[in-house]
Amino acid sequence: MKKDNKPTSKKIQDLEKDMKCPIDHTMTTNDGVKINDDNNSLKAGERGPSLLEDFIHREKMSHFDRERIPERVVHARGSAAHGIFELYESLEEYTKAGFLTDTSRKTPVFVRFSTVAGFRGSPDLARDIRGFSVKFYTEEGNYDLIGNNTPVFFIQDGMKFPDLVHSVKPEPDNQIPQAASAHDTFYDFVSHATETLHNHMWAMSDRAIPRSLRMMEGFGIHTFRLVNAEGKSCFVRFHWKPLLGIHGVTWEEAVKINGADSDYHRRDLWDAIEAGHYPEWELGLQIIPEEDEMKFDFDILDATKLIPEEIVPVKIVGKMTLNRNPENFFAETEQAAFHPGRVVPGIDFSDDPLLQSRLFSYHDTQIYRLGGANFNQIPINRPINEVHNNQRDGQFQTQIHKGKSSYFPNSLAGGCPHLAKMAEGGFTSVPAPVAAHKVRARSESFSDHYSQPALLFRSLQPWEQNHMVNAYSFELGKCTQQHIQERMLFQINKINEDLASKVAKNLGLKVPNSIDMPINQAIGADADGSDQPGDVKVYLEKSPALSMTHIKSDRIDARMIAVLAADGFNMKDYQSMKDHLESKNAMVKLIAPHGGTIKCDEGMEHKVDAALMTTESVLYDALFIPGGKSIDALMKEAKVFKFIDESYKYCKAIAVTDNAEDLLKNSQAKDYKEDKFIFIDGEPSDFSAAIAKHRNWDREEKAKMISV
Ligand code: HDE
Repeated sequence: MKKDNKPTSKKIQDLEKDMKCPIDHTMTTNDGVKINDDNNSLKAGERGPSLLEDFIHREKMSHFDRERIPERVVHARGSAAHGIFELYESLEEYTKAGFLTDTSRKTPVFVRFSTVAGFRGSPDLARDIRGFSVKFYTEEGNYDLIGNNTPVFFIQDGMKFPDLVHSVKPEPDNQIPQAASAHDTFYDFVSHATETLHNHMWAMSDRAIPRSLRMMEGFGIHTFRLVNAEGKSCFVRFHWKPLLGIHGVTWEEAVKINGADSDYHRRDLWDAIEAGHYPEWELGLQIIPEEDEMKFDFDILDATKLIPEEIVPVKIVGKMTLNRNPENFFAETEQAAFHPGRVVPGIDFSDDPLLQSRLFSYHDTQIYRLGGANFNQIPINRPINEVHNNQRDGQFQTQIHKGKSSYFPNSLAGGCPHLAKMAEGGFTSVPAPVAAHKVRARSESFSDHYSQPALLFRSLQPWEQNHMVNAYSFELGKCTQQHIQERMLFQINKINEDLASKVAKNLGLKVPNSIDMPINQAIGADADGSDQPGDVKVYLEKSPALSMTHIKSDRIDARMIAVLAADGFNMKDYQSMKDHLESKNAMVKLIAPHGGTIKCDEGMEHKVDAALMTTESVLYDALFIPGGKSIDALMKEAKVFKFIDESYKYCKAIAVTDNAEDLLKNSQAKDYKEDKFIFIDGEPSDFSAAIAKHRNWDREEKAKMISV
């Protein structure tokens, strides 16, 4: 048994190693000139003005003046990690892509998660869609699979993207609100552009306030193509399934977490990887034979539609493990450039008009954001295989291209670089036929905007539906314009009347029978403000895969467990719980009335991870309080009761031993004895099983009157 819980050795040794400056690391200017004073600028006399000739000062300052690059216009706030992708079985029947056919490969990946609307410094727990971008460094070149944590997108045609983004970003006159969709301009747009209603409903679900980036599904959204060595193609949709399950927090917690730790998701991902509890996702494919393209009740080229997993099952084909944190945020996470047009042989595009528009935007924005045409040479963006072509020069060219030839065909370079032969896996596009008149139009097959959000709402658990009612009510409640609120209610009513009436009640409004929608502003075919009910088709009664509960996991990797203790706590109870939780890869944090150390009943000193005043219960997944003499001291701490009441209110697992039950008796968790997620002198394994289930949502209704 360890006498204390000081951080172990390896980390400290690593830190100490880092702190020792290798002998040859003398400070220099960017031109390599050694510097012997980095504290004082060159002056005319000790009290005199700085001199312009001071090239060391000038260089330092002018470099600093240019340290920022433009932030991404969307997805500005992000966190990333390195990892590997391993394939379970060869998919050569469908594709010739090496990383999807060779099971012996460990393909390196770099993954960036992001929020969409907030600026770079915005808080992590904003209600928002999360980006999920994966760069595969394959032997045949880089492949980017850029997805979101929702299976559909807001719009059908890229032409509307700037409008969508302008509407959700802070309003242009006062730049309010930051990282929030709950404002007039967004709902003005959403209520007009009814194609947005489906993804908007996903944004109103708890998926938009994830517990952790490690606990989110990922979706490539668009239909792509896979192409095999014979040139035969099929359609595909990509999925990432998290092995830790899909979990969210409640909106009330999200608001508190943003205040307690606005880097909550970034820290969680970083800490889990540092602790060696590597997040994992399985890659899943929905494969649709070409001949089935038109067989669905919706158009598979429409990015606002999902293909229910009950109709086309997700085939699990491999696993991605994130096992290394970046060394430098700017160099890697900030400079990473993802692009849906970055594909390798074996993967190709469909005619989805939204996808086609993205193929232009990403490269275009990166040339601007990363300062020129050579951003592929930045280490994080470089492929692992060699690059040879006749592209030359440009800003920040780092290659020294040799020889006279920079054109093709040539004889001066012996015809090099030569063209790839088909047998060498050169990229060839699927020769899909396109014969059409040029039109500015939307396909009639894209016109149903209500059936899939209706399916989503029907498929959720009652607690998920309740959270959604609250989310719509909060968001619309923040709008100041009644006509916008009413236009939204009108649209929601076409999806689900019960949802609309509950939200209307919370807003103190009535669901209108008709709305004023100038015909030249309506985008959806059914958005003209007529009083026709929405044309909701029921091609599937329910899709259980749409509920967050569909992935079951018994893992609690890097879950944060708060242990409340003070001098005199019961060492035996503490140690057996800690050992069990740590054997399950959870992170146990000792929280006490003060920092430094506390003594257990066996007289040993234990390092306190956080003093009560520096931390908040919303940052933890579960609460454990060992009994002992410590309880008298804890009884005098108001924050202890805040911990218990909040853990109870937010439906978390709580375990106590011995006289720690007195704390529960004095808390607001009055009927703790009947709760299946509360353990008095229980088995540590029952406690960890409850943590893996995440929350006891059955408690929520009962606990809602608790004031914290
Ligand atoms: Fe993006 N999107 N997007 N988007 N997107 C960008 O590219 C854009 C769309 C997504 O971690 C930008 O380099 C258009 C769908 C992610 O660096 C920009 C359209 C999906 C990320 C851009 C879409 C996404 C971006 C901003 C409609 C889900 C973060 C900076 C035609 C499949 C990538 C940049 C990262 C980033 C444009 C629609 C996801 C401006 C025009 C659909 C995860 O180019």
